[in-house]
Amino acid sequence: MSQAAKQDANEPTRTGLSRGALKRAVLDNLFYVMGRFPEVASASDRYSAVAYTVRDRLLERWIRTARYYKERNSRTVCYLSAEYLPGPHLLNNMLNLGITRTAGEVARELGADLAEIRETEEEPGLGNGGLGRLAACYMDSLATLQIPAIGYGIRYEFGIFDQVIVDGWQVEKGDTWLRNGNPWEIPRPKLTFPVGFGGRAEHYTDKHGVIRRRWLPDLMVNGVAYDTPIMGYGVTNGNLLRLWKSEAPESFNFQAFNVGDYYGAVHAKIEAETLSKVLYPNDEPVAGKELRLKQQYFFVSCSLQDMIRLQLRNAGTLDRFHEKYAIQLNDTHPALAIVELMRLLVDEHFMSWEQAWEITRNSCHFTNHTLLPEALETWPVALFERLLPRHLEILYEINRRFLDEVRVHFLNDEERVARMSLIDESDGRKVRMAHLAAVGSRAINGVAELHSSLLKTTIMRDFHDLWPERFHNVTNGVTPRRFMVVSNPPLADLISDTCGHADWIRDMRRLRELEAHADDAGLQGRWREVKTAAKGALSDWLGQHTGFRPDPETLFDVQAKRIHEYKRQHLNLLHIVWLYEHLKQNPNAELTPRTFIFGGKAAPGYFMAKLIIRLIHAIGEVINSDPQVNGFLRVAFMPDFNVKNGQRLYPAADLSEQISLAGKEASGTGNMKFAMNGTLTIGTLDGANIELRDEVGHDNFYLFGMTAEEVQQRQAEGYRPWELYHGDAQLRSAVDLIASGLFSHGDTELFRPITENLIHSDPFMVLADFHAYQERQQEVDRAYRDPNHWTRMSILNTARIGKFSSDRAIAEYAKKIWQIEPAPVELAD
Ligand code: GL7
Repeated sequence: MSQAAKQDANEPTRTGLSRGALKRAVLDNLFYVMGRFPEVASASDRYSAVAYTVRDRLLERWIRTARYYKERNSRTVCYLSAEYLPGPHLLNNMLNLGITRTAGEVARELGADLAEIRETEEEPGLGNGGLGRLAACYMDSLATLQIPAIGYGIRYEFGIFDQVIVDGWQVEKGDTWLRNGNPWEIPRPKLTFPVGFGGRAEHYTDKHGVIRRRWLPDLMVNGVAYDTPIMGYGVTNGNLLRLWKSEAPESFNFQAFNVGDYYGAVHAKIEAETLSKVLYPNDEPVAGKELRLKQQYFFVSCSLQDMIRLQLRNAGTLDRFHEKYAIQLNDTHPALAIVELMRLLVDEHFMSWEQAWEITRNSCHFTNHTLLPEALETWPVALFERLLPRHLEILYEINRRFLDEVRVHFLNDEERVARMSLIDESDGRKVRMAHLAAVGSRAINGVAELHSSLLKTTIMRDFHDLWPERFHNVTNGVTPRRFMVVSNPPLADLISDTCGHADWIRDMRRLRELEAHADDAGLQGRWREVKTAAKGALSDWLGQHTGFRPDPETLFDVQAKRIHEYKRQHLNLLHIVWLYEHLKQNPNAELTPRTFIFGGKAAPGYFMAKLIIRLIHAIGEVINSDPQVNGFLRVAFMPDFNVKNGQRLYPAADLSEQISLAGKEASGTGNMKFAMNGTLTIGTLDGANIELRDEVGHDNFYLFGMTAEEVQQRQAEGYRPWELYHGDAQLRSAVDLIASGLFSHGDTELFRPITENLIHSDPFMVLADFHAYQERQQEVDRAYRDPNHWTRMSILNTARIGKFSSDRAIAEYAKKIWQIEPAPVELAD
């Protein structure tokens, strides 16, 4: 018997993890699922065959988990999020199953290459940026910490657009992630819930003679469940990501069809399917569109109906719904859950208002993710009423009772009552979603210490006055599985080698063990080799995709995130332009050769952000082709920054730019992903940067700029950027160089919106922080020239980053917010 066959014989199920079992399964799947024999299989066929092989192995564990949770009737977290950015599944799932190495060998034996297979995978881009990626990190940690959880969301047919660059401009291309099928999801056509829209509410008398209220919608849509297993790392537990696809209740309106109105007959189908068609590509500012409100209600209603179904099946009554479920509202997008749960309990399950409110308010918890005023969701009352007439009535009743409570608490303060109301009466009547979320939730949290404390003094101040005990902070975290082990295997191996174990992957505080070796010349050398190799790989990729291959010997200075004025990519650009001028004037200046690398998408309707992308390319074009500065200064742009491309970037960065105006970035999570990979940060005292700097040590972080308090003060005094512009020759000359047309073939109009905005209004105080930024950058420049010192700082960043694991964040939610315990699942029955 061959070695593989012997191993197989010992495996209990067809989903064994041995080399032989895996190999046979891949060939089987290629043949029976994809209908191919190996000689004619395409890369995509090979990917699918491997993916199905891995999926089968997940299912085994996942189904056991579901059965176990059902038997125990475990308390369950229901994470409601309009966005998820899980990234490619294949390698992550292999890692969690512990078969990465074996799978690589199997691929080789079959004449395929795991790297090529991995490149073929399309990622589900079902989110815009940090908020959606955070939801995915939390799903990973919930499973790893063995906490029963369901992530509910929308199965957008088209996720975030693909970004291509044409003549330096961003061009959006539709994302067709489902084109080749999606091996990770399991459609559940039986699990379908009806969702209504429009119509009216009316009184009726029930069979007991009681007068009740009910909703008669005039449009019905079905939500069909699509399930994706989310495995924990190194455990048997697997949780569930359940995304809803909208469908028409019947594919044809037969009556219309029979009278010959063929188009009319399919119209309802098209309208219904539009609901889950496309993700709104706006990052922070809200879309404010009718379809968006429909999407929110659609997924919230399906999710609550699903929870109610499960609770009735298990307990027979909804009286203890809140003991079974901890619902987490990921920002205000799912805040309608509060009204919908009330409607379901009162109108459909005939519960008293008081009991229903008790249950609702004890089930829901709300995370706020931004203080930017333009991102606070409100909906015109008229629109709300047209789509959800019964919900508006319920919302009014919640508001009436709530405002009475406010009046009793703060006697004679009608101004406060108006400020806190769920309805904003000041400028057309609007529903305030953040107020709804706050009123209907047991706990309210921000996502970094600074953010949570600013919440209490700014947008949520009145609510904090009323209910201080409801406010919490849970600083964000990211998963080390994806952002270290999957993205950067050589670094993960080096760390495990140095520490003598791989337990840090599950217990990130143990990275501290690296500290003892930070000065060790051997480790430093290997650490640099790993970084340089990652830089080489990134350079190759950029070379292939943009035609410009940066020199891996230069310092890689990276700013990768959504393009937004508050994140201040233009501060970075001003510094680059200043450096360029400086070099031209001082050809012998001592300077560390640097490549500035940008990445990020702009919302398609955000003019300034798109112009910033154009400016990055314009500056790059001039600088990169100027032989006078070429040895020292280059600019690159990574197109289509997403999870997959992020994984190429984080390992390769020497310096990470976290330079938002203090008080604007709620947390930021890119800062954590870079630091995990030994990247040093240059940053402001904003969001989680503050805590990151405290953790890694002030000497290992390049701090600059105003504090949030100074920003407020400066704004209160009246900020006059034109005075800064006129008073600082270097700053003026950098702005002027952009305005001069040097970067736009003589066109002095193209970038005028940026330069004029900076001089005359500068809402994100780029000019005020410029000088401090430039000084800090000079320090970076000097420090990088001492490789041992730099490498030591790099090692210390990784060693001290443990706090920012999403495992820590989820453990905090479990304890402080949800009061939920782990439920470990054993593989054997
Ligand atoms: C965000 C914040 O801007 C970001 O700072 C935070 O890290 C993230 C997750 O909490 O949430 N808020 C938001 O609306 N988006 C974010 O990325 C889109």
